[in-house]
Amino acid sequence: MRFIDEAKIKVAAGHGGPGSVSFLRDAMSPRGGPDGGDGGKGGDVVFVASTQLGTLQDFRFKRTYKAPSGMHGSGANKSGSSGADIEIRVPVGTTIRNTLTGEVVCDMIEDGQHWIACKGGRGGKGNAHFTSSTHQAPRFAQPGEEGENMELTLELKLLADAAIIGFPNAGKSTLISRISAARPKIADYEFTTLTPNLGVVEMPEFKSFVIADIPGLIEGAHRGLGLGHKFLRHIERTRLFVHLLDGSRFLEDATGPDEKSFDAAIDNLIERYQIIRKELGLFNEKLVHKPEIVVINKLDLIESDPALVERARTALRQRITSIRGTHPLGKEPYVVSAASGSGLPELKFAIQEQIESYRTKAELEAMGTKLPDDEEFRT
Ligand SMILES: Nc1nc2c(ncn2[C@@H]2O[C@H](COP(=O)(O)OP(=O)(O)OP(=O)(O)O)[C@@H](O)[C@H]2O)c(=O)[nH]1
Ligand SMILES: [Mg+2]
Repeated sequence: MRFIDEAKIKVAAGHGGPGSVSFLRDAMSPRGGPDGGDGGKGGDVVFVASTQLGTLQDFRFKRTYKAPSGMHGSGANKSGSSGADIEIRVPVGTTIRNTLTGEVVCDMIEDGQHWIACKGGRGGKGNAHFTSSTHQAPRFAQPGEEGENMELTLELKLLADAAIIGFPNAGKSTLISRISAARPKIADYEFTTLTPNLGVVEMPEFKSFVIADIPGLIEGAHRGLGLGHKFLRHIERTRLFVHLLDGSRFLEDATGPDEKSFDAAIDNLIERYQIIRKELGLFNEKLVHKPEIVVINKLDLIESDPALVERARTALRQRITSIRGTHPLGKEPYVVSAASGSGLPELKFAIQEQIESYRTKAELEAMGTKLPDDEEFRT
């Protein structure tokens, strides 16, 4: 599942420094010749591809890039120093277009790849260059040349790092709208979401990850029931599932008159959890082994009884661990309210931590993920 991240920026190389007009004057040669040095070259604008970056988020904050100019030349044939090149780091996979023509000017496909987008202006020649037999004391020098400039559009096809899965109405779209800039439709009926929504979740230290909200899954999804099956194929490539369970009925169920109500309420949640996992497995066995974080949503409807929430978390933690056969991740299951935002900062960090531990391509391949196909979704 991919989504197109886009940024429009302006870049300009440095101006060349002007050449100098100067004449040698000292005790030995009172009428010495011209010795004005050349101006320095302006800095280039260089793009560098890096696997360390995942999105074009940084370009939201800084849109104009200008390399420094070259310094002017000076007497004694001294050249001005060149303006330093500036390097603009972009994620591997970024396509760079000329904004005005739409033409692709570079595809940044390899880690460390360099592309000089704009060359700095040449420094002007100093007057020392312009002597001739008839003109021995030129009183002029060249100005520096202007650096190139361009308006560029950066495009990156993003792969979703994590997918939010769960039954319709669990609050998947509400969750993505809370943690990213995505604004999907949210409504109190099933199958509100018809196509995936993707959002970039910004984290401290300029880090970020991409999360997808996919249409709700239901029993029989693997053979085409509901909508989610169409998208199961896409979530195969995400690194992590955020499995969202609807906790809205839990309080009512767990505090019923029967003393077994609590256990029955836990069973009910686990049953729903298992239905989704079964669907994933029937579609592709590997999906069941993909890392996941289980999250109970709609905490605001149960938090009036914190002791019950804690008891439920402990019980669910055990059940989930034994079903999955892996250790719980951090404080799993996370109990959150996508509506009020409570518990979300902690959940975001847990998701980021998991994604980062699966970042390398080799690991992705080991998980049996396929190469990206061509289907794209724009936010
Ligand atoms: N009380 C409460 N309601 C919530 C919370 N999160 C979501 N909801 C409500 O649950 C309903 C469904 O939310 P959505 O975000 O549309 O659910 P979804 O999982 O995206 O649903 P589909 O797109 O149909 O699969 C809406 O009425 C939301 O307002 C929550 O934390 N607390
Ligand atoms: Mg939805």
